[in-house]
Amino acid sequence: MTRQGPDPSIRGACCVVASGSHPHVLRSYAPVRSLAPPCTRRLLDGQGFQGVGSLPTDYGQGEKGSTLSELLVAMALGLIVLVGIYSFYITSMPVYALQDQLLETQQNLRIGLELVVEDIQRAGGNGIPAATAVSVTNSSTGADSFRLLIPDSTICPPPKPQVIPIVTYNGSAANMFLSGGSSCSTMDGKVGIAVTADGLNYRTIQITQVTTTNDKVNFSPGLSPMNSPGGLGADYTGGTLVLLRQVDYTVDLTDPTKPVLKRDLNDGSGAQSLANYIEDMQISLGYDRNSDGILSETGSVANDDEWVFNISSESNAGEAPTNLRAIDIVLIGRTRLQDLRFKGALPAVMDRGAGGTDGYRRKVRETKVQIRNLGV
Ligand SMILES: [Ca+2]
Ligand SMILES: [Ca+2]
Ligand SMILES: [Ca+2]
Repeated sequence: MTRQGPDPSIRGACCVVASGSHPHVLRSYAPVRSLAPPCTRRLLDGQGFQGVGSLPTDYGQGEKGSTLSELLVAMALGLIVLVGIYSFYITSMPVYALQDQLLETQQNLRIGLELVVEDIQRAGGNGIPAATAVSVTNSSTGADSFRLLIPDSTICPPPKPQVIPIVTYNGSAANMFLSGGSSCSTMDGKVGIAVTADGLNYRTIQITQVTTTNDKVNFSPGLSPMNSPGGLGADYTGGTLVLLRQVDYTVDLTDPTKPVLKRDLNDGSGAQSLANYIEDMQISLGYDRNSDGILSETGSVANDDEWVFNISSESNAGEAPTNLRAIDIVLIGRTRLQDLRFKGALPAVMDRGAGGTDGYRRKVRETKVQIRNLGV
């Protein structure tokens, strides 16, 4: 009598076997012992149910051989799956690492631009001369930098006047008297800009001593003086003093492996890192020369539009500061690490040419910001 192979359709069913005296009855068995209900033997003689006995022990021995084979097959399959997962992990690692770095680059650009835009929008106003509100140091070979003068109402908060009348200051003295009750002790050490009554002359100062009883302030020249075009002897009596923050933005390339966009508030704490892996900042200035409310933009040859520094060989020396309306700013961020399988380069932007080939991937973000406090 031959044993029939496992039939999945009866897995778990009770065993049915033939007795020795009834060879015409087929015998089958549960292929997996652990999944079958307790097996018994039904003895059939072709006429019906005769009795119930125990399963022969040789079925158990057969199942043991089958289980070992299945185990080996399962182990082999498991190994294949593990090798597959490992291979996928190994090949995916660089992709995920690159995506992380690109995401980091995007975030650095966003963080950098947000604060830059916020500061630019607050520059000027309160009688601060347009020529001093935004000062750009342009480069055609590296990163540009710029300085903003932002009125700071936190130094002597209202109801103290934010545009402080100057009672006496002859322009060459090292002290001035302000209008009664306008000074405050927290002015000490801060920066301000004094402007003549006609608005044509100005100078930055850094306050070194305040006497609030008679509103007298002593000072030294500002941290980077922007002084009177008419000379320091101009008469500032009847002019104004505005307390401000003098904010500098630069790209620090001191560590070539980690270029950083920095912001210096000139408060003695030094330049602070604002966004990492920003390797370039390019700026152009929009002057509405014809006062039509539009900043024309062509950028094919030098001086063919109302943007300065957007292409090479341009200067803003002849521009009227009062025409300045907007700043176009481009930041370029790069990945933290080089990808040796990748060939890239710092792209040409505005008046700066492209850089050499390297393995960094880069992101470029540009925005045009209107200077709210100028031209209004
Ligand atoms: Ca430039
Ligand atoms: Ca125009
Ligand atoms: Ca131009």
